[in-house]
Amino acid sequence: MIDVQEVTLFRVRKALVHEFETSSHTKSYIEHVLVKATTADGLVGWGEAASPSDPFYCYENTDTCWQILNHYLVPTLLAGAFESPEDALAASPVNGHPFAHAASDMVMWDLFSQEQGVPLADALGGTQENVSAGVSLGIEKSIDELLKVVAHHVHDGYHRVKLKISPHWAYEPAKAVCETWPDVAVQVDANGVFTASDLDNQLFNDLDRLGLLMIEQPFAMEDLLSHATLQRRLETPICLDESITSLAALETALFLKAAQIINIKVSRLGGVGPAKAVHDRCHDAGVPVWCGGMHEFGVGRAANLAVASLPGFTLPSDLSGSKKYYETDVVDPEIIAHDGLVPVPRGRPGLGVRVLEDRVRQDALEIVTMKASDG
Ligand code: OSB
Ligand code: MG
Repeated sequence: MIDVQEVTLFRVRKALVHEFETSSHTKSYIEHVLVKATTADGLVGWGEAASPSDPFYCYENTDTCWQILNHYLVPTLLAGAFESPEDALAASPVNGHPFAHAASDMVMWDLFSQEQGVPLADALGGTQENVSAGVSLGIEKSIDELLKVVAHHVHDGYHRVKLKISPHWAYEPAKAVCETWPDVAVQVDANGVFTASDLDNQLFNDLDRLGLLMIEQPFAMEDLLSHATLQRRLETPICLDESITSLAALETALFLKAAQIINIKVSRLGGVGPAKAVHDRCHDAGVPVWCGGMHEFGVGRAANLAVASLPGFTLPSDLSGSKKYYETDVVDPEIIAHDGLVPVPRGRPGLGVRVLEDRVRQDALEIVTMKASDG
């Protein structure tokens, strides 16, 4: 039984070591909500709501995550005791808001696996010791700048790079990276910037000739038909990120053959359990998956690594080492990539890493504590 007695929410801001621009926004810092829960047995679990601060990737933002956790999800956790994380998730009265749910679900999975005395990766049935990882790179000021950034990460041992693209930054940068590093796997991510009227755009044929690992989310999240139409024309696999919000959305995408690859994000799917369910379905269907990221701090990245240790994660994930993102991280040991591989944290039960609460408090803009006895 997981009997949560006290929960603290931390609104934490950390500067990115390198500014990040996508087709929809530019960020120089990340603001996530960290959740700490203490049980009647004295176990301490952590979770992270990795929502961007603005509602551009999806409708949630840091404020909505804070509100939904504060007013609904934390009171639900404090209201009773739960056998399993699935039971706790089923008790949530909130419709939607997957990034907020991901934080409370992660806390429950951390506590549940600690109760079982095993690392989260093992509680989930993870089989891999290391996760193959790449870097996700934003839109840069020039191709020269981009090549410098890629050179830095290739020097650090990464063998796969993902480039954010937009209508003004797509073929030329991708071609430059492919030509400069023929042995590096290159994929692109449009974050849904194109529309059905772009279907006949020469750009897609040009990209198709580059031998990319995949083209991620060219069209809007709802536009599965345009993805299916484009996939029929291209050799390059299409990967869906934003569109895959649930198992039901996945079924529709598979039925339409709208993608050959699925990006699994714990945040976008609303938790560790839902992410595992999408993995399991893709594994059965023979669809390769990889783990997407939202610039998580060490808490969320540890959970992502545990999920990515499942056997169907056969493509490199957006799970880089801490230093790709932040000067210092909030967990010990720090997450480190060697030669494009990141070890799955299994150093202790639960998330597998120790959360450094002092560091969390140092960077916290707002802290709130709620107790079961207050309810
Ligand atoms: O589409 O995968 C995306 C970051 C913010 C919003 C959307 C996305 C991303 C990333 C970051 O690509 C991946 C990472 O955490 O390294
Ligand atoms: Mg994406």
